[in-house]
Amino acid sequence: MKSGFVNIFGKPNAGKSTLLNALLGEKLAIVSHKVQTTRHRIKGILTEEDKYQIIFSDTPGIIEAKYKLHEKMMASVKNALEDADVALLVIDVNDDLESCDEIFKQLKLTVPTILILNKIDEAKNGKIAEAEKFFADKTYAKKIIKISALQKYHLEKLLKAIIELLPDGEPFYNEEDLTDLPTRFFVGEIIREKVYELFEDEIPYHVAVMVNEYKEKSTLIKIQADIIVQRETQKSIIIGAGGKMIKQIGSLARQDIEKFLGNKIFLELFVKVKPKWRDNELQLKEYGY
Ligand SMILES: Nc1nc2c(ncn2[C@@H]2O[C@H](COP(=O)(O)OP(=O)(O)O)[C@@H](O)[C@H]2O)c(=O)[nH]1
Ligand SMILES: [Mg+2]
Repeated sequence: MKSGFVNIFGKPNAGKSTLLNALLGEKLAIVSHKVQTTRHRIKGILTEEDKYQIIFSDTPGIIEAKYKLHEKMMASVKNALEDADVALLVIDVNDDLESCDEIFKQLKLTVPTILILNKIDEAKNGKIAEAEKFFADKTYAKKIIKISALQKYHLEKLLKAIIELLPDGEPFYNEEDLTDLPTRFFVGEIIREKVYELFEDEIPYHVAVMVNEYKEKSTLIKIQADIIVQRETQKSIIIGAGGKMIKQIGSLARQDIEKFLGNKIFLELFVKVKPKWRDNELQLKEYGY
């Protein structure tokens, strides 16, 4: 039996969360085309009985911290660096390669790594060969694998390479466990994802979601959540004219939450203003950061 922690690192938008979901065959991490969607370290567990257990961690993209929420996000990256048995370094093959190299060098990796060239489905002409050449002599890129997390190209090959690097050992989690986080967390994340989908510009970066109530009734699950924003103006944008936007968030989130839970739900959403929550230690804690 092989068993260990495999942690996913890379710049924002490289496709880390998409990769985690693809490897697990289940949507755990929310994904958007906007940077900094992932704020937590999310663990996803993949077990093959008597063969292996891989505990994947998705991490927030590596950035320079601008406010306290960012500091927390980077602390979770650091934390993930410390307990990794294997590190997956993900890059968008079309990205600026120098800047990826800068980041990976900074990580001072001491564990086995796999460099993943992602988004080969939309690689520009010559980009794949260029990237392979660029990383060929980098110490953290002894193994390079080209994939498309979105199209699920070459994931089997990647999985095989990961298992080879995995230490021998007994499983850390039960075979049927998919994650270490509570269901409530994922419910909140699905609601947050809808905010990323529906609102342009800065709005999503000012939003936190807090699930206050999660009650299993006989025929459905009742969920009440707050969408937290920093300013009154943001509250009116989230609510929209005649409540149009909040209704849309609710209806899109409900569909996805029902799919995730395999159960009917009743979803109630409120919008609350908490000035400067992103820099407030207590509030960050309250919202799970
Ligand atoms: N074309 C293409 N797009 C991808 C691929 N992987 C991820 N994406 C897209 O890239 C964006 C960022 O993905 P996400 O997983 O949130 O990146 P993260 O910030 O690294 O977690 C999303 O719009 C994804 O749909 C891929 O293999 N090919
Ligand atoms: Mg992500």
